[in-house]
Amino acid sequence: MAADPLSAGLLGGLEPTVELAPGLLLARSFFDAPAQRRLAADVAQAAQAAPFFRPRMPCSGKPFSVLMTNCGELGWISDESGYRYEPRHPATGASFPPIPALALSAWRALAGAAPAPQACLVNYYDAGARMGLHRDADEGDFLAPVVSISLGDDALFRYGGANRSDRTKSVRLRSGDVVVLGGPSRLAFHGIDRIYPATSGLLPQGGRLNLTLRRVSPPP
Ligand code: MD6
Ligand code: FE
Repeated sequence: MAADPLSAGLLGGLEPTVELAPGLLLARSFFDAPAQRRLAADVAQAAQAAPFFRPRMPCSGKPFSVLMTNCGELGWISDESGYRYEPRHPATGASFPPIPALALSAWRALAGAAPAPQACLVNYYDAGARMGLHRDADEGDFLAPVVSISLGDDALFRYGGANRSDRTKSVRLRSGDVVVLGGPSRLAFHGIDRIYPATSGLLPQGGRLNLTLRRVSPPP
């Protein structure tokens, strides 16, 4: 059993975590450069078993601009039939690879007493990709937070309140940052307005990876 990455000193964590809104935390540079490289390599390995696919909007079937894959016991899927969690990859039919240990260490450090995450959605953004304002509301348990890891190019993250029409603010996320949506912000609207191309050398192909860890069902 490898040493816990937290105690092994792989994580940055030198900058204090800031609360952008009640329950919305930003842990700047949570992962230092070596940890980012290791996590990016873990994602590349996971994507060999569970290839990136292009999700589609419910009903309309309009393709997303991001590519997705998943790790963990459940994966988040979107297609004409709707948003849902499934235990198998939509193209290969295989179960998803395990959640990378470094991603789990961010959950342990930032998710408080929440039970273990069951899903790790991986989004890949190329230079033109974005993510519209949405809430993470397909889970059966909103007590646990959502923990979200940024790798690669910078991104403009927009966040608001519980209603789509609430006033929003924006913050630029960088590689190694971790965002937590919990407590009163667990169901806050949020999205990615744009990527800043070639702002990071982490990913050989450029672009940005986002890993969101979630508890899907209430603890037993
Ligand atoms: C992204 N993030 O950063 C998209 N969801 O690419 C999310 O959709 C997200 O950052 C829930 C909690 C935190 C997030
Ligand atoms: Fe989200």
